[in-house]
This record gives sequence, C-alpha cells and structure tokens, in this order.
Amino acid sequence: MVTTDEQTTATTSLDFDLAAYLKAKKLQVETALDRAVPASREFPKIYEAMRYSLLAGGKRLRPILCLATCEMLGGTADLAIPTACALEMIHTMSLIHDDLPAMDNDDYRRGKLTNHKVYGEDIAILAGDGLLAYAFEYIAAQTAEVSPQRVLQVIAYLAKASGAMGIVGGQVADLESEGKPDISLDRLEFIHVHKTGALLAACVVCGAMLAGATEEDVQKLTQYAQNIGLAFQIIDDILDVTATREELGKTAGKDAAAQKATYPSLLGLEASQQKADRLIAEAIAQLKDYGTKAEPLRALAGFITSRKN
Ligand code: GRG
Repeated sequence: MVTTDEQTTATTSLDFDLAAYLKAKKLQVETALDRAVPASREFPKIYEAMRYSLLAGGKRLRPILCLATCEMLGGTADLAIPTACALEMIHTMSLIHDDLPAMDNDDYRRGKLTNHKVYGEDIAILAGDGLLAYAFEYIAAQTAEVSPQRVLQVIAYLAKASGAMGIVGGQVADLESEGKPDISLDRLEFIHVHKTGALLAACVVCGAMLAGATEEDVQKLTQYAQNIGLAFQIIDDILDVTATREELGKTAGKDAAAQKATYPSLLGLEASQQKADRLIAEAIAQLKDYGTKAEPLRALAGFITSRKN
C-alpha cells in the first residue's frame, strides 16, 4: 500500500510547507468572509445566524482550492477571493441544512452547537437560504478584472454543482440510502460524487475559469478535482468510524447508526484507504505539466488522505 506520506513526498517538493500555506490562506479567507457578511443593524437576527456558522472555523478547504488553482494558472488571489468566499457560503449552508432534524439531525458542527440548536429550525433554514442566495450575488457584484462572460460561466457552473444535478441530487440519493446497508458500490459512488464531489470540483474549475484556463487545463483539473472529491468523502467515511467526536467536531459513528452503506462498510477500512490513496495519486498525476506552480494543489491532495478531521 502506498502510504500518504510516501505518496506526498514522492510527488511534491519537500520544501513546500503545507502547514504554513494552509495557515496563511485560512487567515486570508476568514478575513474576507468576515468582511463579506458583516453584522447588520437592519436585519440583526438573520445576519447573526449566518455569521455564526460561516465564521465557526472549519478547514476552509474549498476556498483554498479555488485560490490555489487560480494562482497556479497565473491569476491573482484578488480575482478569485469573491468566488472563494461564495464557495464557503454554499458549503456552510449545506452543513446548516444537513444538520437539521429533517436531515442528519445533528447537535454539533465544527465543535459548536449546530445552527438550529442555537437559533431554532426556522432561522437555521433561512440562514442557509440567505447564504446560498448571497453567494451568487457576491460573485456577481464583487468579481473585478474578469470579463462578464467568464463571471457568468463561473456562476452557471457553481449553480449547477449546487443544484439537483449536484449537491442536492446527491443528498436526496443519500437520504434514500438510509436503512439500506447493502446498496452497490456504484450507487455509493454516485452519492459521493454528487453530494461532496460536485462542490469540490467547482472550487477547482471555477478557480481555473477565473484565471482564464484553456479547455485542456479545465479537463485535467476537472479530473484532479473529481478524484480528490471522491477521496475526500471516502476519508470522511473512514473518519466517521475511526475518529472521536472531539477530533471531528461533530457526532462520530453516524453512518452506522443510520445503517448507511459506506466505503468502509462495503470494502473494509484498509481497502477504502487504498482506494482513496489511488485516487489521490491519479489526481496528482494530472498536475504533471504545471511544475512547481502546482505544489499547493499537490500538497492539498495529499492532505485530503492524511487529515484527521
Ligand atoms: C447546496 C442548495 C444546496 C443544498 C444543500 C443539505 C444538502 C443540500 C446537502 C448536504 C451536503 C453535505 C453536508 C455533504 C457532506 C460534505 C462534507 C464531507 C462536509 C464536511 O466538509 P469538511 O470536512 O468540513 O471540509 P469543514 O467544517 O472543515 O468545512
């Protein structure tokens, strides 16, 4: 088995300091998010609820992927920061809605009480709705120095990834799979590719589009993103079995409790980890033409299989 460490060091420069990179980018993203969704005197309650979940921490992997891809292709962080923030808004809204009693019914997220536990179900639903709508307004209103045609492409791609052919469709298939521990691997992959992979792919593809990527770039980076998206969710399934609530910042063992099929339940833990490692190695292979500029994306791919939460 190729271990994550071997895989990462075999394909990325030892000089690249991922921890420092993640720290700097996280700060950049969190500062931008705080500014993007300020407290409101006119609508204090809904903005407080939106900010509660948006600023609750988290790895900020999606905006960081967007920034890293744009920068790899010669774009600046300024071009991509509104879209990066929008991606985190959409991700956060999906977490707020996922935690509702009608869905996963969870009390904790990112180490804090879930939105509906603090603000009630009605406000939590609306906080998610507010973040989703604002995400698109924010890209449209704040993206500077990118042609309107490109901005429209980004908005259309992200809207599709967020809707019934992406996250929403994946979530419906996931809800339907509860209590059915024997669904096929193909069906499980369908769920993961849509529920989790679609937004991760959008992070990379939208970052590429903003930088003016060629068709060939978009093709390679889509392959990279789809692979890391599926690997990300396989690791999520593994962590649901192996990590504690304190490590995860949310309830552990939820998949088994809901009698859901997962990669570990269908393949076992070791084969699941091997599959995730293979997907990451294939993702990294897509970056071979980008030289040292691709170091952040290579290291981020490695991080996905080594993460502990
Ligand atoms: C987007 C319109 C729209 C609706 C949402 C509720 C729902 C429909 C979808 C659920 C999607 C979901 C919660 C997928 C799970 C994705 C996942 C593995 C989340 C955890 O991501 P991390 O580990 O979390 O990156 P942090 O907290 O670090 O950001």
